Amino acid sequence: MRKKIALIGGGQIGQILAMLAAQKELGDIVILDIPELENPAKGKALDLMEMAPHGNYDAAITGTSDYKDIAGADVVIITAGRPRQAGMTREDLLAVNLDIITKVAAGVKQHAPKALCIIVTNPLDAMVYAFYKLTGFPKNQVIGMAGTLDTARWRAFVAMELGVSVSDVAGTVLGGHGPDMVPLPRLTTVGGVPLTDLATKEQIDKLATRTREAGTEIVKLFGKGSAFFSPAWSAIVIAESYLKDKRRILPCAALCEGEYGVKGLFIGVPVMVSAKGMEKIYEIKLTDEEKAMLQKTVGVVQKTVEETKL
Ligand code: A3D
Repeated sequence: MRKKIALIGGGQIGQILAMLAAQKELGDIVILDIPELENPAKGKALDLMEMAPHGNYDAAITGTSDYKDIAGADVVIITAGRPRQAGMTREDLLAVNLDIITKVAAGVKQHAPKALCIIVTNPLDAMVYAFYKLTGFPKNQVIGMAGTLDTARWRAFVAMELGVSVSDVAGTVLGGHGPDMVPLPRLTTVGGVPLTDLATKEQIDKLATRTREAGTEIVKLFGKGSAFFSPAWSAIVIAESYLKDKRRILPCAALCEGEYGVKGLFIGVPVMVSAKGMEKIYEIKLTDEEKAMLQKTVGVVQKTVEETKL
């Protein structure tokens, strides 16, 4: 029997998620949106079924607004919620998206209580915390997608700056999904060569700043709405590692219970994603400067989480 992937939210990211999940044959796909947008969700699903002969994939893809249709899902990816408009911070979305996540959590808890849940909705670190609290799911079953994207952006910018293949750039970005996130140049390599040997401090600082502001750079270009291709791929990478037990080490927002000195918050840290879900958090020995930067981003996340009152 095929695996089942439920996509809660069939907007910009949701539709790309559906396409990627189909192309990768991760399983059957259900796109769930609000009742007013049930028909567009059905239309997107049908369009993707009609793409299958050229896309060369087998998957049943359906659209719905009824949570009963996500029953038995192995993976739930949540993008339900408003995206930023130009001039907005992610925190500006808190009230409206908390309301949406509350409804989504109830639906997922009732109909897909065993699924690995990947949250994408912003403000990410607070929304994944809220979803975890509202569902009461075990911590290994709830992952926030942010560091996977932030690290992809960092790797892309490093490759663009140095004119090298992005496949050879390895690195990681820690912390919350906001302008205080912590790229780690010290641990970034290009084909095994340390980035710090290949680029000047000025170049590296510029790359780190661009990474921290990458989402905003795209929001400014769009004027309305935020990035969708790269966030979708980043969530699919997590889902695939779970479904295929690939045991990839990916930067994700995971519940820290003492790791990195953080207690009771979801923060972007390197985790192993296996068939057990978020199996393990890896702790990096940070320098004092890196620790201070991480503490700053944790403070920002803590403040937003407190505003959820959960
Ligand atoms: P958009 O294209 O507006 O799609 C959101 C969809 O959610 C719409 O189709 C809505 O109708 C739907 N929706 C709203 N309420 C509900 C509900 N109760 N149940 C089901 N569906 C609902 O936005 P998008 O796809 O561009 O972005 C989705 C979210 O992802 C936003 O909150 C963004 O800020 C966030 N985002 C996060 C990242 C990260 O890296 C974490 C990156 C980019 C976007």
